[in-house]
Amino acid sequence: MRLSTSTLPAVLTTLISTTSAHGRITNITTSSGTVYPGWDPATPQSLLATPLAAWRASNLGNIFVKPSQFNTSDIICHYNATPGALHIPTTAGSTLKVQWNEWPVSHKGPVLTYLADCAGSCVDVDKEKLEWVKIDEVGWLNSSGVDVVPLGGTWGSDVLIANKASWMVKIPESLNEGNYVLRHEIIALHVAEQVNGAQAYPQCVNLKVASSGSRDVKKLEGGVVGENLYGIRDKGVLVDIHGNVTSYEIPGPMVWEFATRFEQPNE
Ligand SMILES: [Cu+2]
Repeated sequence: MRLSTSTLPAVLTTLISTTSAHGRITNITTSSGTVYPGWDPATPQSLLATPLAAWRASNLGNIFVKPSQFNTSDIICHYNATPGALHIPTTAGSTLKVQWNEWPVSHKGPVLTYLADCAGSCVDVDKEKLEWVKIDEVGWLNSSGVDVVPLGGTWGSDVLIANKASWMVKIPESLNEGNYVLRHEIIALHVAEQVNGAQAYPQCVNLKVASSGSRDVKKLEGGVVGENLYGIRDKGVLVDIHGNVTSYEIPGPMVWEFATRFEQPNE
């Protein structure tokens, strides 16, 4: 069917509201090539005893956390999350490849990565006490493609899609050795012009970080607890991205001053 520009917005709205595909992390690959599975909410009962570094959650259907839940413990590592039983061994300064199952192009928004220090093992950590420090963020990049369905320009989510739904996470070079929870998240903004319309997809995994040997070791400090990360009316949460976007304020705290920016392929 040939579409005139005047019928396009109506068609677009239909497309967006019927796009129910959401996302989750399927696996994490270390720089040495070891692959660790993510949490699959559809895991059959018989396999639930398999220990994972990834946190479990009640996210069947790869659903999202709504802004009305942003000030509850469900924003931390998704609904009813419980810590992973293992830690992925890695080294400060190295990269991890985080693979999502898929990401719909309509679900434009920022990609954010945090670390929280477990001050010991992460296996039995109290998630409400974890203090999150942002180590990476990519929000709105440019307005290219604004006339193309779906509207809104180029976002972190588009970079992720261009990399086959994957993201490279760099562990800060100067990070103190220890156990950390990695919190990787996409916030979809396709209906964020409505109050409670943004969609957060947080995913957590435990890391055991060895020292890089750097002399200038930094303790991860200045984090915020999960319940204080975002507010329902934050500028980057309640925001209309359908139109001529010229700037975007990424929600959450500032990126850690000792984080080392890793430019994604295709960024
Ligand atoms: Cu969706």
